[in-house]
Amino acid sequence: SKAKSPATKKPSAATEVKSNLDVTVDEFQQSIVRHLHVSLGTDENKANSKAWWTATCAAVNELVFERATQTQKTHYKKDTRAVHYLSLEFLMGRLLKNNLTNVGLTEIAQQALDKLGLDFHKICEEEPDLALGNGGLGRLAACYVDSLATLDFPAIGYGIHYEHGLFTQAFLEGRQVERPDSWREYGNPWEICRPESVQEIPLYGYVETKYDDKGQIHKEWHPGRIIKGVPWDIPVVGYGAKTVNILRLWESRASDFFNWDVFNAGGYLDAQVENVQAETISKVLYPNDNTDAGKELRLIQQYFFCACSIKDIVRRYKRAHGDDWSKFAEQVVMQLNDTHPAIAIPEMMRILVDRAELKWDQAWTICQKVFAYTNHTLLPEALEKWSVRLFEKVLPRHLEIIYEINSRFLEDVVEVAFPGDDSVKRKLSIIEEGHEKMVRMGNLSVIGSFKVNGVAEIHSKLVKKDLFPEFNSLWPDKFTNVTNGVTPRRWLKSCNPKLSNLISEHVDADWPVHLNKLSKLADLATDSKFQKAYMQIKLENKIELAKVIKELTGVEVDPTALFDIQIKRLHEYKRQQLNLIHIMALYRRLLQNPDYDMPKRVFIFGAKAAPGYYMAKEIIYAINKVADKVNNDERIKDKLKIVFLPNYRVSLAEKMIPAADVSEQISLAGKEASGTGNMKLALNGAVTIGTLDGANIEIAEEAGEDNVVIFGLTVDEVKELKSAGYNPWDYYYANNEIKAVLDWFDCDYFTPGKPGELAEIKRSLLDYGDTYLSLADFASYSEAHKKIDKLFQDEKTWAKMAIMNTATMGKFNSDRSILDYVQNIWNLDTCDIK
Ligand code: F58
Repeated sequence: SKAKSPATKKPSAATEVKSNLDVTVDEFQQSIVRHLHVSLGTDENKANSKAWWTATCAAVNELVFERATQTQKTHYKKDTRAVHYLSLEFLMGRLLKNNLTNVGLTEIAQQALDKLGLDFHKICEEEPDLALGNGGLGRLAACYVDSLATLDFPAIGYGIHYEHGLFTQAFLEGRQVERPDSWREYGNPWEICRPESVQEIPLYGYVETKYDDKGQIHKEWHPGRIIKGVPWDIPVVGYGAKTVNILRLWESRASDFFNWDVFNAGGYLDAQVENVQAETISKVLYPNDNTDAGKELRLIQQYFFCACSIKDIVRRYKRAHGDDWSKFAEQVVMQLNDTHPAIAIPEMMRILVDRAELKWDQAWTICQKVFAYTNHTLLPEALEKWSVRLFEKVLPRHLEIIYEINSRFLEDVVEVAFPGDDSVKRKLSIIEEGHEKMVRMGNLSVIGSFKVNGVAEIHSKLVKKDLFPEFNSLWPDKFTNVTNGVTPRRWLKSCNPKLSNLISEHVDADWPVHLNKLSKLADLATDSKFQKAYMQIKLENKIELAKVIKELTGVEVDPTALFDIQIKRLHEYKRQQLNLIHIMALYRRLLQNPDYDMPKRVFIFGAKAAPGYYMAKEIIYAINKVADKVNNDERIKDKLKIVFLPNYRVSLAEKMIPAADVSEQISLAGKEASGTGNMKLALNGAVTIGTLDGANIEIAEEAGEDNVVIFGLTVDEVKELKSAGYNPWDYYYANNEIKAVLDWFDCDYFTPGKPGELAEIKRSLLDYGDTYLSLADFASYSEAHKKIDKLFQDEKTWAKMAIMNTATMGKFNSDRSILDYVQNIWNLDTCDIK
């Protein structure tokens, strides 16, 4: 085992949460060994690390599942109102360390494994990430279910049990290549199948119109296919382990019922083909980030998991209330995580009108009390639309229902508020007219929900002002803000144990739930002893990350250098290209003047590009090529290093974030709805260099302007510049450094023998119009970095800034976000679990 540096003390049991799960080291050790024998059918001599990991998870599960059952029983007995969080993505990451943190048994597990001659951290590394999400939106869902359980709220997360999560990323000569992710190839210990709750879901087919004796119309959908939804439950352990809620993920299978016909007709092979089609639905997560895939399979995924979830919710409700629908909206609230689950709205109407035979108005009243919608983006290319043609084919009855919702809305609401105004009607209609008619999922979500929220103050303002202004004037009370948050259990306590222990020496031990208590650290921000301890831990975290960097890229970096980190999906609006051209400018300054005054710097990237996003992949390639050249250029004497860590994911973020000095949050103002990496990095003491975008604004407010470095155009300035006619060439000709750096892309300086291989970057910044105004913000960004350099070289000032960031991030606890949702939207009561 590796030598331990001085501050590497084991976390003391005193810093762990007290749960009433009483287990001794010996008992836990016995449990692991028992599972090795009984659950895995192996023994201590044969077991490899993976087997030990599986056995350890099983030992945790034994404690946790009992709590899950207890929690569900209590919720049922007390007939509690619950939130149902509908999300196409849950980016859970690894669960072993997290669950141990939350049940307060990290120390016990560590010692138990120690006694078995095993290294706890090595065992934890065996765990594949549960990467059932793309980025911020999926990770937010994961933080929210953590907080809901921690705060003892009745809640259930509903999503898809993808066989393959987000692809694994590798670099082949600097280019991204994608490989399938298989998180459950040989089974995953955290999930448990619930065959007793299987659902059957209709698709395709046609709608028959029938008239009863009284001349009333009834619609009957004759589906062309039935798909089976098999639920898999993953326990969500609250901190302190009182409440263990459930994340229920649906897997698609061919329905036995449906296949009998085919079998009987002698079509064994045809039936197998149908199986494959049915199983395709939950096969793979769409890897797009902030773009609309627009594919039939994606629509089916959306409907499949919403329909399964609603059936599940209705089944549970009926168990308590029978056919009395009058209490449904008191018991059930469904949160739509973006528009992806918006099809739940017409599905709920279908259940109420076609199945339960409620009157339309009565059904609509219920619906409008049940749904709430969170918007996560303003980017036009991400706003979901489905062609009416596709809808008609896949969900014919839902299309009818949507038309009905729409015509009633246009007549009863829009015509009343804006009489005779066809242009408003055109804008607010769920159906977009044009050469191809489209269903606008955003409009459907707003019309069908009682609350609509954005995810940071500025974003929520723009949702009202720019995205849905007419809806806002119709229903001003519908629109609200809930600023995002992150769980401090995973994003500080568990990923940064050394800093957590230091904090616990100075702040009440319950800071992981009352994160505002970190504000006490502000008193210590200029205390030199505390500064030393704090910065020593930062250094040790950087030493650890340097090892990871060496392992993953072969590049050696100096842990005393400034670690500047940009980690997030690769997207032009997030402006990794701005970071790159600035790094190239630094490189050029160093070449021109070897004494150029700057601290040693390491620029660290982590980012996946959507496989079909050409320019994003070009940017990754360019960063890797520039890195190759710079890292091996002896002339600059290691003053500059660039590393792009492959396969950025939750578990890698947990290693990078504690080691960051500087956090890059440089999206064009108005484009990043909130950001959540910004919160995690600041919480761990990184100083933000950022634009006034998303939650950066609130982070700056909390931390104070001395403790962040803000640059760039504001939202209003962006609008002004764009409407005045932005011309990137003006900046190219006016700024020698910009010109020189961009011209570098034309030659073969970074791609020996292949001149112009990086020229697409230059073109995108000039010929294609620099959509995200990188050149306009370059000068200000460069000045901001000079400021960072100065501050970093003043150790005391820097330590103070880092500490102040940790001390002031209390607001961004996801518990606070959840309490906002509870108060302003969900109206839930906590429920004690005995
Ligand atoms: C992100 N959206 C926002 N979408 O970009 C980010 O600012 C915000 O902090 C975060 O949500 C949480 O609110 C996002 O991650 C997606 O990944 C979608 C996945 C499915 C296709 C469309 C984009």
